[in-house]
Amino acid sequence: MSKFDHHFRMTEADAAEYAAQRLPLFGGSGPLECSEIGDGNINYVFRVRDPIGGRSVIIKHADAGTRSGSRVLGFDRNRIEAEILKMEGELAPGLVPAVYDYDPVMSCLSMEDLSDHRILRYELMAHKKFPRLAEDISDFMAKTLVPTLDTVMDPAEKKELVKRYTNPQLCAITEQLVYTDPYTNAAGHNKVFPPNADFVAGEIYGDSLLHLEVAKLKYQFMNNAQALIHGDLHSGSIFVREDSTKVIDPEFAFYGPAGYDVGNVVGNMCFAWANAAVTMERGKDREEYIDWLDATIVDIVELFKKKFSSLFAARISDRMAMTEGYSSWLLGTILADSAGVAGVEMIRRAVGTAQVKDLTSIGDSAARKLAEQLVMLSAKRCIMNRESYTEGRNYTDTLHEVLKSLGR
Ligand code: SR1
Ligand code: MG
Repeated sequence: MSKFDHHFRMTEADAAEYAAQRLPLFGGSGPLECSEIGDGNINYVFRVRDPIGGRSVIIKHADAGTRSGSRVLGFDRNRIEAEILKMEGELAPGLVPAVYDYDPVMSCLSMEDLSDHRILRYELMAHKKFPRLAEDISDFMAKTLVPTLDTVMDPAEKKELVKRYTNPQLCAITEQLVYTDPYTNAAGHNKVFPPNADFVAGEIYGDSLLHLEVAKLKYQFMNNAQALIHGDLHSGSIFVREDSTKVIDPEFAFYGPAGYDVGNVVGNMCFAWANAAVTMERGKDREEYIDWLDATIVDIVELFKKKFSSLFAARISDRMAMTEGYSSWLLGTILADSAGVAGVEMIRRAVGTAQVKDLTSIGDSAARKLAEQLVMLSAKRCIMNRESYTEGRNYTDTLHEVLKSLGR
């Protein structure tokens, strides 16, 4: 009998004891150090370290309720995350942390400690550049999305994966937080920055044509079981080092529209753009940083297009999908979805409950007001004109044009 035979919510001391008992990595070494380092809304994240040998591990631990106490989610997300991380590790080697152990009883996922990496969102807010980012993240998306299309993989196997990764509770969060609440505030949970209250009332709550397009995008999210997507690929789910990129946190993974991942990455790069545009002083540093962000956004989209097309051509299995023109039609639909998703991600992070530090950390009220308006107006263009967002530069042109229209 062990105290870990039944699920309970662990403390730091429990997690240290658990790691010593459960993980061969520590080989029965002496007392382990543990700290809870999670800052998300959903799970508990422990870093356990052997102070003598120096080895360390991350244990992601799920309770039935969310960490923020706002909802009950059950435990399946922890299984999905463990399995998807392993699958992503096979499809895109080197771009996700190694999984050491998954324990369905304690709902614990033990994985590689990425303490030598940093969270992309905070690095971009510090105006740092990452030369590998566009190459690595486009690689991750092409290598995980293309092989899970059912014109590539065996269609029966794909349908088994659809069943295995049906993720109703986490999809419900996205359907509500991304595709509903920001437009209706029906749940009364939106967190509008007061100086933008009138702007949001007019541009977001009051725009029925926008609502119609978002309703169509929501339908796409709910019904387009296209590829096994990460499902939450924002800049807090990407860890970076100068020479390395790692994607974490695929607990929202399910069979959905491939553009959901691409759009999340691009939308989150736009937050970094807005932050830099309003917080950096005019001059060479700002110009160089905006140039780097522009080039990175363009490269993410263009490299994804290139890698998607060549992987699809190499891996396609469906006879009809080999028809001339099919691959570019498919990519075109994914790019339109990506623009729509970039837009809904930008709006929900400015208006909804799950906000981003890129915007909320801007201390100067006028600058934050401007950054949020830049994000929301750019988002609306992405959503309303998504069929024409076929190139990376469409996003950067939009950001520059909207900023100019706001008088900057
Ligand atoms: C209740 S969860 C809020 C948000 O955090 C996750 O990372 C997802 O983005 C979700 O929408
Ligand atoms: Mg997360």
